[in-house]
Amino acid sequence: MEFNTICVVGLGYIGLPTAAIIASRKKHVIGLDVNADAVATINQGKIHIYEPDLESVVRMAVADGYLKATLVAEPADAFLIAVPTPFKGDHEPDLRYIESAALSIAPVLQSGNLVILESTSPVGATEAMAEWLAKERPDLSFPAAAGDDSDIRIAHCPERVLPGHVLRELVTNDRVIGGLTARCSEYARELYQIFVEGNCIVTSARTAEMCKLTENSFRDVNIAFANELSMICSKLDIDVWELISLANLHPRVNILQPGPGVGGHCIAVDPWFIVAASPNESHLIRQAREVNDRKPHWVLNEIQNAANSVKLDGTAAHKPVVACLGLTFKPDIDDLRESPALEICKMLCDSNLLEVVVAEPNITQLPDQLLGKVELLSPSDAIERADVVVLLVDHRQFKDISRTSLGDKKIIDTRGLWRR
Ligand code: SAJ
Repeated sequence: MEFNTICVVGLGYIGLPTAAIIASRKKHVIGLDVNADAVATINQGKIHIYEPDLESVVRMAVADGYLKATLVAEPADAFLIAVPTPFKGDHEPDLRYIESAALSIAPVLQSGNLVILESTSPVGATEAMAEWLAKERPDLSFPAAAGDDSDIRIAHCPERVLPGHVLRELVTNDRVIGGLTARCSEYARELYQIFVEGNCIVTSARTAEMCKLTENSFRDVNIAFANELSMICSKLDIDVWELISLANLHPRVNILQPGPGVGGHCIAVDPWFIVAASPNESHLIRQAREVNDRKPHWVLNEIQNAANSVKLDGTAAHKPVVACLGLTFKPDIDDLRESPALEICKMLCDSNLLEVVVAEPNITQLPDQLLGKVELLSPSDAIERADVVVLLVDHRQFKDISRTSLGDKKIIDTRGLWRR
């Protein structure tokens, strides 16, 4: 199968880097998105998100004529869907973006096309997507009815890249490819071999879907363990970071790091897809989510206690000032999605008992939820103003702040960055 033109649906944190990498292999890539601003920005060779080195790859791909963005689907040899899969209601997966992506490409599908779902999806989503396409295009045959001889081939191949390292991991990570038939997998593997240097391993679509959910749930459970330890250690007056580094010297122990909670669009979301599919069996996975979701409230309580002790000391005649260092969901990125740091900051503002200032070197404008409620300052200005300094994200800019420069301010270091 020759893949000369590939349509990537969804030009976000996954779709845009994927489109750019495929285009850099001199394949014609059409990027389809519903966001007119994003489409216009990309067609100027610029980007609307932050990811290291991405802009130069996009700039070159657009300048060389291999990448163009559009609002309307065009025919292609393969379609790669990378749209968000949020949850709705009581943590039920919301497949509406996948459905609308499927409906947008259905009119241009041609016999021989390959459609790949890359979005992290609950088990059964690839089959559902195939059904939506089949309903729109009764003139074409699909795997459920035609098996290996289907006109349209369909597979799930979950993205697994780490924000901040996307361009490298897109190429070097192994890929799990789950076709709806063996031939679907074969074609999908050929497509990925255009740019993937890792192994492309074939399985069923359902296993591929569950594999991605399993990877992120494993990480969530491990972080929940670390977060639970951090709260226990605080009570027992033990340095949790020292404890974990010592425990990890054991050859079969590898505990992750505690923090203010778990954020981002993946680890804080995907485990719920397993819980929703099998609620009676998913005790541990649900508990881990709940432990991680409770952590920001625990941190809030710590901050309030520290602020109260400032008031009791009589060192502050005004409302105690809290400096929140970091708002993003992890270090050295600008992504605020599901960020526990942002959640803590919002809760602090809503309590109205404290004055809050923020330092976040990776953004230039406060998010709407904080507009008018806090001041965005440089790290040194925020610290200078503060009675309580709360380190929420271990950005590289905060690593150089010396503990002594913080004087006798109250310090809450949720990331263990300034351990003595
Ligand atoms: N975190 C901790 N302690 C740790 C590690 C992470 O508190 O030891 C927190 C982070 O601060 C952050 C959250 O967890 O708030 C998630 O960060 P992350 O770096 O673990 O993961 P993501 O969400 O950026 O990317 C994950 C990755 N999945 C795994 O490592 C199993 C990535 O490979 C996936 O492609 C991505 O989810 C995704 O798109 O699903």
